[in-house]
Amino acid sequence: MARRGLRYGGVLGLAYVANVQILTWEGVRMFFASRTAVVPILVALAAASSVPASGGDAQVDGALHRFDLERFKRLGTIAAEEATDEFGTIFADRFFASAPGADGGGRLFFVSEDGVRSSVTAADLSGHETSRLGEDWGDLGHPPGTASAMVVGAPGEPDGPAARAGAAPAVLVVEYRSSAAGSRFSREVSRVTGPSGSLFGWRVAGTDSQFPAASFNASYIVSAPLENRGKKKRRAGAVYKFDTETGRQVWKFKSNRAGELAGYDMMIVRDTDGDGFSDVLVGAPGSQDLEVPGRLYLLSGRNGKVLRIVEAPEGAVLFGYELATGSANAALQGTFVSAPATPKGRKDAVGAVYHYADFGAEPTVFAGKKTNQWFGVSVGVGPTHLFVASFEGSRNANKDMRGTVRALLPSGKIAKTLRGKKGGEYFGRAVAVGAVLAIGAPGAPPLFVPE
Ligand SMILES: [Ca+2]
Repeated sequence: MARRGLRYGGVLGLAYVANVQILTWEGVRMFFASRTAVVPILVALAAASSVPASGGDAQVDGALHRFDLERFKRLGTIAAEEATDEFGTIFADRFFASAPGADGGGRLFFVSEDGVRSSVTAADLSGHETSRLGEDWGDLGHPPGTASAMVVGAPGEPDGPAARAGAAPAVLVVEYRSSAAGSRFSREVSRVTGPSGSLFGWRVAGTDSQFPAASFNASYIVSAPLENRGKKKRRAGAVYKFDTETGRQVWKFKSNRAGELAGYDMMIVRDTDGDGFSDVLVGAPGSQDLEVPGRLYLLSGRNGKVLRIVEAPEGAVLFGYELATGSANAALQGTFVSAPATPKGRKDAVGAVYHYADFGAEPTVFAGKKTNQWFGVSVGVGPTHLFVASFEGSRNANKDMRGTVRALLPSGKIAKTLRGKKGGEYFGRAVAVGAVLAIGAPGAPPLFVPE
């Protein structure tokens, strides 16, 4: 597929950590997940630095790299196959991968340690094409009477031929079945569509309607970070909640600030106001020149109303770019929020990841060391370490974008640095923590990055 313009990365991360106490929504999900044999997972979609103003397909084949969580020894690599542009968006453990750039339509994969087991496109499932299927996805568990299900975003592109041709961004609920022979996608259950050019489906996540009553996700949330609010408030962004079974819209949150890109990242969090519904954290990173500073919205999962706004700390650029939930480790509980960019022309600022044990308190800061490294393009939280990806090297030489993932102790000390081996690999665009540390290197930067 063709890519246009200067793009930086985008990321999402959710950590599901084994043996957690039931303190967080993820903990509860994990509890149900273990009971129903759904794979405990951590998902991430990540980011990048500058690319040429125009380009073709990924210049380096995508791959998934696996490391153990104690000494970070490399366990193996799963290489992309043909037509897997941007292969490398991952579930850890039993691997699920996507290649949203494949054929322009996108492709989903089941992957095991010895390679790709099966793959599917939206056209294979329902006969209907999509654009960039697999940009993000979320687990929906086991709805009654079916196999397993996931929600998958196919947001299309901000502009360009697909958007101009009227290809509507879509979100699909996809069924899959597992057996001793492995997992296979079986059918498309439903789909909803959003406004053209809005990147509806950029982020998706399953959510329990009523926390913690369900072992499957009766509803899901979708973001559209480029959705306009009227004619004047362009690219304010929006977040939706839909009923899984019927596709009915439950609520919609519309940002009121032009250019803040609300929903660039988004995740489900625990029930913060005690109404029985898990809530939603939304990143609105704004712009690199800080004309629109970043912020977070904590939304009610019940009705989408704003429960709290967390403004960017001073000096944070693109605050809310990447969100990650903490682990069971007492020193790593809470929420991690990245602000990876460096203001243009500033030599004294670096990217950072902010750790909020509580949004009422001041965050702890994990700062990058140098400017222009995009420290925090992807973030994962493990049982003992915080994993932070960055892209280093010349801003204009795509070949230098190999990528680095650092394992940090809660003190901020770097325990290990893992580096991509090939230029243009974008190692760390996806960072996932499950039973192992899984790092995606899709060979391409994200489709859209805030300017
Ligand atoms: Ca709530």
